[in-house]
Amino acid sequence: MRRILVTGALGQMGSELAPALRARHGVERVVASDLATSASRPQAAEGHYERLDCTRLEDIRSFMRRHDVGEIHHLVAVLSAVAESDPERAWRVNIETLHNVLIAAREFGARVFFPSSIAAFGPSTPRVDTPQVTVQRPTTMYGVTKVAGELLCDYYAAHFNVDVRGLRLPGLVSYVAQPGGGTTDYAVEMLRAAALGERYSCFLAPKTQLDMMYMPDAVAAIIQLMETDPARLKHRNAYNVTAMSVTPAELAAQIRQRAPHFVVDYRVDPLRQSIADSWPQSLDASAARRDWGFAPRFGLAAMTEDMLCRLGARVDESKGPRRHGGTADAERKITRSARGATCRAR
Ligand code: AKB
Repeated sequence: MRRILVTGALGQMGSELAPALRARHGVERVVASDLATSASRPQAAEGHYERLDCTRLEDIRSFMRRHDVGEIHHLVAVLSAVAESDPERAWRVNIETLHNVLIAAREFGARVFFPSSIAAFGPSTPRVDTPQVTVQRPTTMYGVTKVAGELLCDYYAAHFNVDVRGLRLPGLVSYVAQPGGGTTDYAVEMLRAAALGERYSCFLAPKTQLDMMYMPDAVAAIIQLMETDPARLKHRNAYNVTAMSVTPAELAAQIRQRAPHFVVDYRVDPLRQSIADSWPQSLDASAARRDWGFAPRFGLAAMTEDMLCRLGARVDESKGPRRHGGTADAERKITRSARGATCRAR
């Protein structure tokens, strides 16, 4: 059996996808890689890990030869807000590494998974129930790299028969590793603040509506897509997927149902707000449901519950403000407990 390579494996998505692939296919079949040396990151030791710089095609070739790689999950990416601060680097990291991976996949007969994003759409796209096939004119460098990536993947599939498949992912919410430099990161930041009993200053306005998905659903969708009979895939790069469409105010309200004194204020960051305002408010994921059975399990309430639980938070009713009074006591209502002790089973 040929091995599965996960690039960018120490990031938010890779930190959960690599272990899930190991659980499904066996520890020996998965090789995780990232820029860090194995000694510098503890997660790297959890299975087979090796440093790989995907800007270097020769290094990818040598890696694939040595490990007999037959499938690549290419997760290397600079996210939306960071991409705006250095667009040239975003192009190099997001597109040149993808092109190198596709070239190597073609040479070695490997399959590829490519994560596209809601960022592949722009202000001229219909914002509500954004169709699977529609206008794609993004105004961010991250979005430009995602549309270019989708097209490059389709080109390699059509011309060189590379079996490459992709998802247009919404904001991903996870407790294992934090996202870095995205526009949807507020959701993870808000939940982490709540779990620690801290207030949160949100960088998006309260009514900014965006699609989100809990990481276990994203990981399940990637695995399911890669296991689908190719004859059923009408779109390949890339399928719209989403589990919920929410605003910061709605997420804060969900959190308050479990921690009534959680406090959020809004200090809008103009850059990230303008990025969010250029993205869809809700995606139509019916093509993914129809073609390969996409069915996320977590909605907003279940995700909020599980996140707070997994982050080690629980509402300690005995420390309620009615008895103690004051904001400090109220914020102490959320206290740490054993990690994930009573969380919903996966
Ligand atoms: C970001 O916010 O940049 C990403 C994304 C939606 O692709 N999470």
